[in-house]
Amino acid sequence: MKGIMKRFATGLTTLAFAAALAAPAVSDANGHEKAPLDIKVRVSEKGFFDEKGKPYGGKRLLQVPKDTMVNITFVFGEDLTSLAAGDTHQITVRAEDGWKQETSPLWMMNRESTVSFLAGEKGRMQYRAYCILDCIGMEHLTNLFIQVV
Ligand SMILES: [Cu+2]
Repeated sequence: MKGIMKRFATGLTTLAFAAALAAPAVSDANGHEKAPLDIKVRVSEKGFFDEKGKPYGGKRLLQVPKDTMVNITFVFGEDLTSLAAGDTHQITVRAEDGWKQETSPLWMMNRESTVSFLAGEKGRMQYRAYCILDCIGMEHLTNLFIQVV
């Protein structure tokens, strides 16, 4: 009986170890785990804005720390009173080397879509986000720069 209990306990330890290995985590060079960074960016005919309504642009970049998992959620931010309220945006995040990821189309019925990447992966130090649709305000949706620091 004792032998069986011991074997059972060993089995549990192995399971716990396997679960720990399977847990997703991003570690830096020193083995420290970094928490993922969640950022929300509002998209409207006027451009890209942070959650407080401050615009991003050529002088205001989005900075993300290297080796961090970055989740950028693009949020449909058109005013109901605007002509663009019935419009659709779709955002691509693109790195210098051609790597890119697209959101799903953002509109009234699908207001949020998230793009995720590991900042600095494969030497990518800068990304640019822009709308790929022929939308109202497209000239203001060309220049969200994401810089890895
Ligand atoms: Cu657009």
